[in-house]
Amino acid sequence: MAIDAHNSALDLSGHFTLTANSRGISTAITLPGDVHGALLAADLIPDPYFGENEKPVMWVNETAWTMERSFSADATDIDGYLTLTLSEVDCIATILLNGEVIAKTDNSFVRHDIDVTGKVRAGENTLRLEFDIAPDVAKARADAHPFPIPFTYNYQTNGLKGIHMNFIRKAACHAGWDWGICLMPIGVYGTMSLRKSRLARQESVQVDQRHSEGSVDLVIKIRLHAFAAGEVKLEHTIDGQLIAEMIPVDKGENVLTHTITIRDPDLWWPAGQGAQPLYELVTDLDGEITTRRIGLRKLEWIVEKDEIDHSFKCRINGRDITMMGANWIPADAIPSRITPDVIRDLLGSAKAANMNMLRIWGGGQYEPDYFYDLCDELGILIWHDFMFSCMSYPSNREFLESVETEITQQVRRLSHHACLALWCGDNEVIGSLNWYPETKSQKERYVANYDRLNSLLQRIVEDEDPIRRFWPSSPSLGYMDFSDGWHSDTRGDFHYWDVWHSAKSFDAYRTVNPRFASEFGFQSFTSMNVIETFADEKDRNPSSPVMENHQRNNGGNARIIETMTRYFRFPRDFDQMVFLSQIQQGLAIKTAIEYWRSTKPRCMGTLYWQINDIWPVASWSSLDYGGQWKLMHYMARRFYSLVNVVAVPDAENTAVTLKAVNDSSLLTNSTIVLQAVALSGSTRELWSGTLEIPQDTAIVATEIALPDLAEDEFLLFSWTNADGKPLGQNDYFPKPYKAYELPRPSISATWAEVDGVAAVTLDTDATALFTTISVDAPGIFSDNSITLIPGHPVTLTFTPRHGKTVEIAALVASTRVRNLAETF
Ligand code: BMA
Repeated sequence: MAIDAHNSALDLSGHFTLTANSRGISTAITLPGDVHGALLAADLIPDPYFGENEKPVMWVNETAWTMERSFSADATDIDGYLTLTLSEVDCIATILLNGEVIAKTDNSFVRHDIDVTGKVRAGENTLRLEFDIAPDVAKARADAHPFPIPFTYNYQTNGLKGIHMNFIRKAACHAGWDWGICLMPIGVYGTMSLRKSRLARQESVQVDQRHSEGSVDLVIKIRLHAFAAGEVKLEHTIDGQLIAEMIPVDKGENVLTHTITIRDPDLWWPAGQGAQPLYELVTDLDGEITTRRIGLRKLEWIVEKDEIDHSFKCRINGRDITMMGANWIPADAIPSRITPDVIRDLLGSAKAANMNMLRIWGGGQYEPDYFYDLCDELGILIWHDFMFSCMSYPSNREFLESVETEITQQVRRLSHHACLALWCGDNEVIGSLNWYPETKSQKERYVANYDRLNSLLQRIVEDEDPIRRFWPSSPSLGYMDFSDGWHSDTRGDFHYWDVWHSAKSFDAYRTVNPRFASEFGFQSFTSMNVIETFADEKDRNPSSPVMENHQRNNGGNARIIETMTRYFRFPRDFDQMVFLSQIQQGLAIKTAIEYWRSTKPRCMGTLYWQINDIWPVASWSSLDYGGQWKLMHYMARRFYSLVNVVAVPDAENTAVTLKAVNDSSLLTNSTIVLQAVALSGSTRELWSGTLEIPQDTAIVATEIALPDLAEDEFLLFSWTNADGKPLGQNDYFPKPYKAYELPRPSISATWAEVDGVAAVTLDTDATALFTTISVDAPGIFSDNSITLIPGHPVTLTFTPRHGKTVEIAALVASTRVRNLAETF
């Protein structure tokens, strides 16, 4: 094996032997990877995602595992200072090199750089990782702690025992969540390499931006670890400028700062607002080369007193831009399945639905570098929680020291990214002080305990990434405010769960007026073709044990079904119930987001819960596990379009205000036509007007009294640009759908190839609601879930996912067109 000349690294990933003596198992594992993936490949466990297999594979995380490999090094590989780098060991392990203990790992969010100078032999070597049983370690720590630290109820579903995740540092949702399977994976992810340095190695390269008129100063801070005193050669290159220096260093940590000025910067914008130019910074330390791609943008959070209370908005390059997006959870419960291709597909779907922000939620994980690189490329801003969620955490010295290393490293790793918009202390930890008997009865103790951790996080952000905003928690009313602000909508960010968790009507979304809605969601079943991957035909029933296992929120299936009876006629079979659940989900979230966007500039952000799934499950996600679009994702593309027209009914539902929202940077001239459409298909115009919709505003277009509509009529409104080009269409039904006598439409789908792109035209003989086309091949239609009116055919294009090509014949053969009327 030869050291990679470019980066002086000997790659140690590859085949290891995986052993569990207590179970008599010895098999192979490929690292980076995880134990479940290896056992699955060796046929030693059944697919954990199928049926109720979660329980029969629980023994895997109750077992002590060992991973070992040998590797050979030649004399030239080891004639320098050597560092063994393991970027993510999950979780508590002893690392041995040639039989000698060289490190212990305890926090899967910490990168380990282990000095192994003089410990690697020319010839054969062995690297061995001995893992402890994490749930047992967590329990022992909890038992030894002087007072109880309650852990979240979110993963105590389906009879599984609770795990004290607050005493160990790994993704909290590895123990399950109210959408997640409990696997408690064990593994090694990311980089595994032996690095050779002449004198010093790179620890981090951070880039701060200072914007002024016509130029940006980039402050480049490199941290390096020198094994001895001496001199290193350091070069930074960016935008045709070179800094090259011989620099004296002391033994230990050295911090070197340089400033480069970029004139006439080509600015980076979030998706939808402009381009995402990236400047490449190459850093060469004695031959160890790293590259960073830097997007130049000024990003501020404006949290200041205003006539309502306090604003909460993101200002980019001087413009207040509405954030539109969703919450992100880890992409798979089996970590080895998280690959650049999977992430690219999911983030591509976020952008395709007109999102410009995702919130990386605090019960999951810090994502790999390529995740943030893709967000920089795509223009998706990241609200980044630190990894604390829904429970209290200890604040003893050992725990805080580990967290300090974790947060310091993560901030230094990620701070150069243009996409990184905000560091947030945690998810719902302040709120959770009101959830548990222990925390409720001794509030002062747990608030003080919380503040020790939270103020540490704030201090690290201020020291390590001074230009970025730290926000204490999500949701939060503001700094040093530990009150339960969940129902206060005049400042801070807002989580609104009354519609899902308290079964309020969808209209309840219009009773609150958040400044920034960072969480709200409504569940649906995962699509039928995904259900087929985990449920046999006999189990395809909402209250079968298998379907209940694939629903982790207590009472979730009942909530989905009960809501149907409020808004729809009851579906005639399971397949229709699954389809209807996705219509209903989309409608709930559309109601919230259209209304909150219409209150601009009061509300400057909506991030729904949640964009993706970690395994196949009934959940609040708009993408199925595997990345397929649920109906809501198509609706999201419409309700997040930059220019949108929405109907806002009054509280009594006697009148509707049409509001035009323009979140683009350009004044839009638009002609809006409002019609009353009868289900028979006849239409009559109620109003039309040509409006100037100034950039960054929401304005009233018109108002209409609802009694003017006949029994079977609804409102349909469409808008075009100044040249008559259609920009969008939307509708409003004043009564629940179940109250209408829906015709039974017959819908035709005619495929054609237009300029090499597969296109399909949908036509109907009667009004068809939520008209949805699907095909077997993975792909995305240009629109879906459409209100289709007779005489107004609609042509959609189809784009295969993962860059594949699909024959038209295959599309034709698997075409299925559905609509609301067929569900009952
Ligand atoms: C939120 C999240 C998660 C949870 C979701 C659904 O508040 O922060 O903890 O999965 O609710 O209940």
